[in-house]
Amino acid sequence: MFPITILHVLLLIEIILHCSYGQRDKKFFRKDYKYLEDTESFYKIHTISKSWQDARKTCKLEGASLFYPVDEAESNSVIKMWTSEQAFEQVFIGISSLLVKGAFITIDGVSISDIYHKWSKGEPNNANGNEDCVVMRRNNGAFNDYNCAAKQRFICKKTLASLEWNSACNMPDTGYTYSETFGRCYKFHLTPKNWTEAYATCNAEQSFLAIIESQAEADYFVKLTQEAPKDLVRGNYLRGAVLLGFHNVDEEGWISIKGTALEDVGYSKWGNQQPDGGDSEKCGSMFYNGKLNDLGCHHKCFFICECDNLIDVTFDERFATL
Ligand SMILES: [Ca+2]
Ligand SMILES: [Ca+2]
Ligand SMILES: [Ca+2]
Repeated sequence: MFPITILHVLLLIEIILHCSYGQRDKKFFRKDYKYLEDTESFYKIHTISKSWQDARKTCKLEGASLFYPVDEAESNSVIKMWTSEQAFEQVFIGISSLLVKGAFITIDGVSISDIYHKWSKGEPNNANGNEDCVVMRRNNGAFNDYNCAAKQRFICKKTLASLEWNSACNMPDTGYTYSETFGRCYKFHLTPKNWTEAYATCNAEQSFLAIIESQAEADYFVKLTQEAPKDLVRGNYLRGAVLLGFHNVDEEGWISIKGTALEDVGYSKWGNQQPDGGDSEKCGSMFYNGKLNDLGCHHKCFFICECDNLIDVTFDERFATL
């Protein structure tokens, strides 16, 4: 038996520190984000235009936040990256006066009078009385108040300091749990969404709306559902079903979101009398007991995302509401 020396203790501390900061050392967040050394942050330029609210939501779903420059140096760094990648002229930034007209605050609730800001000449002008969001121009980094509903491109940001890492799942989202049995990770979502929103949410997390491929996986989903604190979730949503990654949107038979016929996926046990909805129930779910159920696509329910880190599921643009 070796005596435990100070050196051993120091080594142990070093190992623990190294592990918990390992990912920060690697400076990796997601493969679709780019790290800038100057600002110690990750950025993604979104080229599909969205309303300000949807832009904010999209960044949040990706585990990031809608970018706004904290100082002129960051503004310059981001514009340099933007100019090297894209030609469009302006983006929505994370500043608005949606809460109180005329009082511009960041998405973190800080008044911009207290932080860096750079209005264009004559702005904010609240044109047509309808400008509560803010765009930034690429040519000079200047701000302009703008109509929140007029879709714009945008940039999401994640600071290195705020980065957490789920080592078991090799991803930044700590909400995912690794299952040794299936060699993959799952997240039970407790914010009820409709099928299309659930599909887009899993996709934004770089996973996919879960597909049951065996009786064992069905049993596991039943367990995940039992253990989730569902009863604490209030509000208007459909209880008793959990959304899954299969559908009959094309009315050519039930298929998984990977395009495999349901009977070939490995598990296709329908609940009693199901599917029973015909034209009005084209989206897939399971009852809390694991049996499959067809469901109207508009119903908001809990859902499970699945991540295998091996296969990139092709994103189906038809479901891209967010
Ligand atoms: Ca304006
Ligand atoms: Ca699966
Ligand atoms: Ca049904």
